[in-house]
Amino acid sequence: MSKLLACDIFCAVVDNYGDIGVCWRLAKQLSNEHGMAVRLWVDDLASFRKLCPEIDSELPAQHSHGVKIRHWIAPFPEVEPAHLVIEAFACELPGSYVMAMAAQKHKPVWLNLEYLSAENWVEGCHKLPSPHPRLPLVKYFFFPGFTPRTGGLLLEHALLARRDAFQRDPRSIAAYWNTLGVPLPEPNETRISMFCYENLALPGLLAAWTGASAPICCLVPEGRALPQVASFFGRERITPGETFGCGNLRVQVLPFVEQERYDELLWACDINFVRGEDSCVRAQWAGRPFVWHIYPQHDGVHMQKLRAFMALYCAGLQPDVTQALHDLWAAWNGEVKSKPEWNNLLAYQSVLQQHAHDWAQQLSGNSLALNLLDFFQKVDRMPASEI
Ligand code: TRH
Repeated sequence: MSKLLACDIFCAVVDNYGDIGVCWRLAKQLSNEHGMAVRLWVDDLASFRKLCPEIDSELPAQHSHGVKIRHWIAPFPEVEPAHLVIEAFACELPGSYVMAMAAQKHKPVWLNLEYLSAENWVEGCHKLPSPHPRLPLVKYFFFPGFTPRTGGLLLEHALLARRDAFQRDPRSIAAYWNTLGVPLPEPNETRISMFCYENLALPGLLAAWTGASAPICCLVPEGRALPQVASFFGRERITPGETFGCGNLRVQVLPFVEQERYDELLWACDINFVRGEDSCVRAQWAGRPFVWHIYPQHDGVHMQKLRAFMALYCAGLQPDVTQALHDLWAAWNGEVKSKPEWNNLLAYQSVLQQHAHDWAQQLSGNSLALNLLDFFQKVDRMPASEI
């Protein structure tokens, strides 16, 4: 694809890092793998900087990883719209930009990239058009997902091959631990990464691990879980680099690492606790057992999303493993109050490991970036009368 094909991605950061996490990943992939001229408009550069430390949060315009980054502020500057316009998570484009799109002779292809969900209705809504009420423009809904009739998932070229090479190479793994200041695993140790929101089940899980039959090393990136971890160890606050031990559990606090390096953390750990959207997808690509803390929504709809994902993910697993996984995930997401058997996660580790590997392989045929470009080309070639 020629460099002349331009793409504008608009990202409004609601909270946390998932919105910018997804947009940044997509922007890099469209630029680096598909030769597009990508401009990423972001309203919160400080959050962006956590994922990509070379971002200067004071600059209105800058380049990083082949992407032009613009601070999205009001009033919106006068710019020529791109050929492909991606509105992430219904963030609502600036009015002047929409007017400029409508004024183009050849109208841009306008997509709303939706949040990820495994629910059934997604297949029916993927690629649906939504004509603008007043202007000669059509916005299309583009849904990521886990089944072939959805837009698929973001997956960089050869990511699984790079993962396999890393996981097979003890020197790469050792070098990674070294750069983070984390000791190499002890014999028989299970190494776990822990990225979650505030979670009532966390103290019980840590307590269960103190009594595990073999060493557990739990690595907690700085963020929302730290106050609970601190209080578990009787501290007011804890900071990256600190380590704590109790029984067979050792906890180390990690700094928030650059987005590419977070993948390596997931690849190097035996089990990953992840949250939101993007880290959950990355944990699936890691091909390792994982536990998902879904982004909680006030109306409770997140539990439907969780159940829909579990139904897909557990298809093919033995009933006892499915039950154990259901119990753990339900407890981790606050659905059941009874104390779950946390050590089941360790007991079923090898079967979950094989399953996680197969699952990643199964999903890898459905690339979001390729689907998106394919759809772009179809819509772009449509005569105006058919749009
Ligand atoms: O930060 P999140 O909780 O984001 C959430 C969800 O996306 C949710 O769907 C959305 O509605 C809400 O924000 C507003 O979780 P998520 O999606 O996993 O994003 C975290 C990003 O941070 C992801 O791109 C991985 C990245 N990351 C790093 O780059 N380095 C790190 O050390 C860690 C722990 C994460």
